[in-house]
Amino acid sequence: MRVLVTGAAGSIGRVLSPGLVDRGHEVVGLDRVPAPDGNDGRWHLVDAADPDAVAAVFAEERLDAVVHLAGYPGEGSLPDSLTSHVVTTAALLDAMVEHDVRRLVYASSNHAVGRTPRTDLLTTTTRPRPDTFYGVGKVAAEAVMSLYADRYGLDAVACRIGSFLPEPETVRHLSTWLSHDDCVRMVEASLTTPAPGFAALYGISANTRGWWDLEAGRALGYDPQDDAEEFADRIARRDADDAEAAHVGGPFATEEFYRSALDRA
Ligand code: 15L
Repeated sequence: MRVLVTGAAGSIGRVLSPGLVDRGHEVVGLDRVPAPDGNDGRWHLVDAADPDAVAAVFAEERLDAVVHLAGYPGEGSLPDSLTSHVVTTAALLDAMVEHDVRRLVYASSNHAVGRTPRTDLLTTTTRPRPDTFYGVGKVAAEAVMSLYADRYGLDAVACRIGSFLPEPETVRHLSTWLSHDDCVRMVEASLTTPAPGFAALYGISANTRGWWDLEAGRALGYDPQDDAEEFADRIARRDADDAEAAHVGGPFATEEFYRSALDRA
C-alpha cells in the first residue's frame, strides 16, 4: 500500500514508517518539521491543520491509505487540543473524500476514555470519558471519523494507544505498554483488515497485567506479541502508583492535570 503518515517525524512516526516499509508498504511522510536523517522517502513539510496544504498533498500523491499520527501528545488548552486533533483529522478526511482514499488509521488515545474508573475489563463499547482536553480532542476526532465512515463509507480505525515506549518505565506501564513492534503490527492490521467501517481498538501489548480488552483488536487482525511483564523486575514502585491505578488515564486523570479550558491574556 502507498500510505501517507502524518506526524512522521514524531516518536511513533519514526518507528512506524520504517516498520511499514519493512513490511512492503511505501510511506509518504508529512510533518511540520523536516524528515529525520536517514529517511529517503517522499516528504511533505506541511501542517496537518491547514486544509489547503493537506489538499495539495493529496493532489500530488497517489495514496491508498492515511495513518494519522500528527498531534501534540499532551495536555493543552481546549482550542489548541481541538486544532491539534480534530481539525487535522477533518482536513485529512475531507481530502480523502475528495481523492477517494478509503482508509484512515488514527492514533487515538486511552485518554479518550481516561476518566473511566478501573474495572475488571475495559471494553471499546464504554462511553467516551476523556480525562483532559487532550482526551476531549481524541473523542471528537473519533466522532468525526465515525461521521465520515457513515456518510461516505470510509474505513476508519481509531487505535486508542496506551503507553508507546521502548520499555515500560512505571507500574502503570506494566498494564498500558505498547511495544514498538506491536505498534507496527497494530497499524498494519488496521490498514489491511477487510472493511472495518468505523472501529476502535486498544493499542497495548499482550501485557500480563493488561485490563483493556484486546478482543476488538484481535477481530481486526491485531495479534500483539510482547508483554511488559518481562521488564517488571526493573520497575521501582512510586508513591504516585496508587493514584495512577485508579483510572484508565493514569496521571492524566489526577488533579495534577486540572487546568482551565481557555488561556486568557
Ligand atoms: C498518550 O496518549 C500520550 O500521548 C502520552 O503522553 C502518554 O500519556 C500515554 O498516552 C499514556 O497514557 O501513557
